[in-house]
Amino acid sequence: MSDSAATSPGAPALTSVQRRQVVWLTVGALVLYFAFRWMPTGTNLAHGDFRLEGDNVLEFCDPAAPQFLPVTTARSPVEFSVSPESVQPEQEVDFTFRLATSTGKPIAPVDLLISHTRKLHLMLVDPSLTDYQHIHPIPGEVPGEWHVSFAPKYAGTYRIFADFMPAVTARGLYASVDVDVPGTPQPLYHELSLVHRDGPYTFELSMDDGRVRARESTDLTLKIRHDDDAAVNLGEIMGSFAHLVAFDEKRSGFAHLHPQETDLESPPDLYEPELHFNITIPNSGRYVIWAQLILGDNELFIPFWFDVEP
Ligand SMILES: [Cu+2]
Repeated sequence: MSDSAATSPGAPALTSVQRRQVVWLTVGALVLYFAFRWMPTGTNLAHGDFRLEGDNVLEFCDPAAPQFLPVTTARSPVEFSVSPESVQPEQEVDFTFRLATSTGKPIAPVDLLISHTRKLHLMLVDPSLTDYQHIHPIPGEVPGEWHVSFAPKYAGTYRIFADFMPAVTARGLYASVDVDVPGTPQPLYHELSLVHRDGPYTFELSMDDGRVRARESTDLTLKIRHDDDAAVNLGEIMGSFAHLVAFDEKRSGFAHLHPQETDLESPPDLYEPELHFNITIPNSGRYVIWAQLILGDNELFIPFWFDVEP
């Protein structure tokens, strides 16, 4: 007769090794339980917090078919405000932005997903569309408040577009707010140009048909060349080889485009890099596309001016 049968009839007794395993498994389960309890519980917002009744409500963007988003002409399901609302040109100011649902619930970091390496992107542009800045506020102590500093280059009413992704919808959402910069704004740029030079680099944006027509999907190609046919060290910026943002003359909204070359492990040709994009713009008129990219150690913002035909 074995030991175990003698000590506990009907149920085999645990050896000391087994008892130790039970203790460790129990401790492990408790540690995991409390670890998960300590982790953030996630967003407190629901789908309904981002729903607005009625017509002309800003649609969530379909990232597979980037469109020009009519941010100011459609009703947004979020409240977006800023202070101060007026600043002097060329003066670096700390701004507080407040992001809330239409019913006033704060939208804090926990309520947003990371999109292109950040939770909140702000794209600001002056009335001449020549000062474009892309900045990332950091969350403040008060939920729904976000802080960032920037200096408007020129006078005029700056429009600030917010681009973010609520965790509960997992689709891009947008809002806008204005900051007044007293003085005479720069004139709207009038020379159309799809070629831009910066240092030893030439940037060329071409359209598949040689033009963009309203409501038609258009393929765009961005070519970058070095004057001496030297290597073009295209870096990664916010999880992409380039970010293109299009604005219309009235700044009614924007389109945010990313290259079809999404695999960061396989960059485009080192000497003749090309990136491909697709855009659909609903209305004719004057537009600028600002390309944001990294070449070597420099972050560059390159403008392309064009008209969208009816
Ligand atoms: Cu982007």
